[in-house]
Amino acid sequence: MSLRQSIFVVVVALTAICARGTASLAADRPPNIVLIYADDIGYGDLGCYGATAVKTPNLDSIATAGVRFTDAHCSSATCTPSRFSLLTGQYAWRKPGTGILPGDASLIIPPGTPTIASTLKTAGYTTGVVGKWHLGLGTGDVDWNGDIKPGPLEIGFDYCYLIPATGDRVPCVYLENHRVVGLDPADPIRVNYGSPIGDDPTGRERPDLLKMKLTHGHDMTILNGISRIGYMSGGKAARWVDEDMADAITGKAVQFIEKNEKAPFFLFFATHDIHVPRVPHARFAGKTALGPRGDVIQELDWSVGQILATLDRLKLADNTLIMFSSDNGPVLDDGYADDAVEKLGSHKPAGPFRGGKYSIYEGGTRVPLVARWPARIKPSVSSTLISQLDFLTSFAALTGQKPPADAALDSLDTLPSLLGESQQGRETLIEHAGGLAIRKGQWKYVAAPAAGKKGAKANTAKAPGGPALFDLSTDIDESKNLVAEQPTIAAELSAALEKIRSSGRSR
Ligand code: NG6
Ligand code: CA
Repeated sequence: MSLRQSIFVVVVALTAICARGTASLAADRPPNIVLIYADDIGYGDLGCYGATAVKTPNLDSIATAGVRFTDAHCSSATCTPSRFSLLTGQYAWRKPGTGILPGDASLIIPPGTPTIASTLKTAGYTTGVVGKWHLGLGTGDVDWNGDIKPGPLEIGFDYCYLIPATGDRVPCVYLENHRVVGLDPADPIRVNYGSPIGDDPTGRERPDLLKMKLTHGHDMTILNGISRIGYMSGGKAARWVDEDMADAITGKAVQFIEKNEKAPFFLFFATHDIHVPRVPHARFAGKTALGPRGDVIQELDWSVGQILATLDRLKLADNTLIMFSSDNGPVLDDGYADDAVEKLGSHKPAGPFRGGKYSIYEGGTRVPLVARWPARIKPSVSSTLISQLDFLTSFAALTGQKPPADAALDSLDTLPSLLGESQQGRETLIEHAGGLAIRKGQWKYVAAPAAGKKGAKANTAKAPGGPALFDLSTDIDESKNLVAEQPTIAAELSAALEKIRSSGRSR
């Protein structure tokens, strides 16, 4: 062997040893977990799910390097119940009071309830939530000028930076831990969901002042030229600027990662995009042919890119499990005249599925889900039936734990499926949008909405009128009701749904 050859051999051997060293180091330290939870993003809204009218290179890069799921679900077709289910591992429809909350609602997850955050905290993670909350705060009659609790910090998070409810609901201020950010005590905040408060004009009385007109609802206090749900006065210095919201919360998410780079962390980054009001920063305004709804999808992708770049810069990408999903299906007109309907063109927000936000059809809860963890996950596409309900127990399994027997009652350990290592997934899954439906194999059974129940009538436009059975293997559009043709299967599924409902738990 020549000297040059011997040097080559030594260098190769040393490189191999070093590489093994890093790999085992990574194995010793559990992965960081970053869960990016977008608002109202539909199955067909991302490039990696077929969209061409918007560009989502950062999200697509997660899909390419990780697992992309084609049958993943949030628990409900609206925000609050999906978030409740995600964090607690329980179907929200089991618990009254978990529907879309006003901005002054009390916290609906009682302190002491095991959550994804408390589970990972027990495993030694530092836990943070940045972005949309919409799970209530306090115990009633919140004073926005004092310490606001209980909230995320009382149910397992070490840090929070929040949009308290939604972008279209007052109060339009950020909360950091227990306090409103930038509040001038001489200008206290008051919030009321019943009757007008303060001197700020309302959208109902002064539509001429609006920079974005409303189509329904959203006619109360005007803040930043946009009228909202609910009345608010004061807190002028603390009010957010919608155009800067993605920058503000993405910046806080990046800071959280930077601050916690040395030990395992869990970041729940709940974006405001692409919920209404859709008000992109000037960098994104007009960048797509779809109008503001398309522009904020690209803003969302930028936010994701900032997180990816931070993980790369800090050399954390390899041992970070990064996941992206949505809290419900897509909606076009959700109360503001922002051209979402007019400029849709051939873009299909729900992909091949029927329905969207508020709907019991697949478009309501079948959402994008991609997961990347370079040290562990091999790139693939998975058609496994997956529910966000299962993240809690799966993350527990990942960190060598099991949730207590009396908690996370509907959360199953589907970790091997989430990592793309198994096609097992769930056997059944319940979809929720006012009414309930059950999925099993190729079948979907939609129970009739309970007669006379609030919401039942409104729901019929978004659901079949009576019980329905669809064969998703041949009818992805859910247009052929087979209840009469397949009574035995319909009865079996109806019974299975009833059993999950009446037993109060699925595990
Ligand atoms: C609805 C709002 C809608 C949106 C939704 C909650 C009206 C007319 N509609 O009541 O704009 O805010 O609540 O969306 O006010 S979610 O994604 O948070 O569930
Ligand atoms: Ca939502």
